[in-house]
Amino acid sequence: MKIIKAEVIVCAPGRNFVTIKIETDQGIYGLGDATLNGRELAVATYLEKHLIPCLIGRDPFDSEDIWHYFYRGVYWRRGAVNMTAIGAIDMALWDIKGKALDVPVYKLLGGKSRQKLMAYTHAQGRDMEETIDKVAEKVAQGYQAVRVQSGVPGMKDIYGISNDKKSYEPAIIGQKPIEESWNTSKYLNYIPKLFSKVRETFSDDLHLLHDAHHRLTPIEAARLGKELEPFNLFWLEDTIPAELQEGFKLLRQHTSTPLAVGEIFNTIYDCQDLITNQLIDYIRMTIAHGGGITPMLKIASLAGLYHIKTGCHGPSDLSPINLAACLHFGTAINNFGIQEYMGYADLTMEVFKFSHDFKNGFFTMSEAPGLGIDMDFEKAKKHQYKQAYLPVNRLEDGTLHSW
Ligand code: KDG
Ligand code: MG
Repeated sequence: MKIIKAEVIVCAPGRNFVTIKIETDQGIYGLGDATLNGRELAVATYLEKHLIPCLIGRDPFDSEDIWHYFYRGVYWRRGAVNMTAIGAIDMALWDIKGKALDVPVYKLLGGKSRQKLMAYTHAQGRDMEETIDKVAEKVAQGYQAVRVQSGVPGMKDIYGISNDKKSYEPAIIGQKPIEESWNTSKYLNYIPKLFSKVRETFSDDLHLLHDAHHRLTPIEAARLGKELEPFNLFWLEDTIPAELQEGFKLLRQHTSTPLAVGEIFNTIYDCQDLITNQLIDYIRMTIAHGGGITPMLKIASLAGLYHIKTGCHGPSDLSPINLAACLHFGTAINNFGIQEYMGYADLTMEVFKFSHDFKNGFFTMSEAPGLGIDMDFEKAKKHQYKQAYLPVNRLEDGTLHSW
């Protein structure tokens, strides 16, 4: 089998997405998600100008060699743009292999390690009352795990909350990023009170998660982790900037709240020390940004040695193709932890045809060959890309801070 053509599809059904479609001489094509929120065209151009020409003529079954060709072979390594492009190609190759052999991808990765996959969703409100209502809505929908984010008294903007009643979408259409503002002490004073109320309102069995979005110093994160201990979180995510790996040593000594990190990592080298020193409990890398299924299997194996589980990033700013790839990966590995699932806009689901079933907070896999995902290419064309950026974040005195 040979790759004869590959194209990049940039479209915006509900929001911007980048997809690679790789075609073979046997009429089979594979799809891969190459979306990097706010930097979409960099990945699309890298794929079109530099990677696709080298793919033509290759056998899609040689996915391991193709992966190393694009990772080691180019000399320049790592980085979100590079790894997202490689990840999209790798996903599409596994999709082709599954379709060619007429099996779902998980069967090629080790088969079924579980019958269903637990997902967590997001509940967010502008204040405590609205947040509790939103958690109740998600519980009523059957979710057993909910990420809780809330507006903080005295703060205008906060990560994860939209100021109108619409669902949260951080990337704003425009020629440059909007600016948000942040006050760590107001946030730290409020979050334990919020979780006290949430735990008091809902059963002890409900899994609660929270994302600090890289905004704290290690000692601030230590305080938060410690104060949240009575409320028994499933995980506390991205407390300190993810690249500040030494900081996890300090944080870990102070709290038994489980820690999750990794949505902005893109290679095994980003999480190797955190895993081997047992400084985290969940690795949040996702298939698209982590360079594909091929390296993610290796990361899961390393994490498994230390009983660290996966919790793949699955925001609505990655396409359903990435979600499908995460589900195949999560089905096959032993140390699956949980899958993030925010849901998608209706328009997104009109373009991406998703075959896996979702009910009561759990995914079950379809037996469709490959990744079990397809696209309506004609509909996709109707929704044109619009430049959009993630916000930047400043402290109230104007200092640039992590968003
Ligand atoms: O594009 C950025 C989002 O994917 C990110 O803000 C979402 O932190 C996130 C999460 O945990 O889903
Ligand atoms: Mg996050």
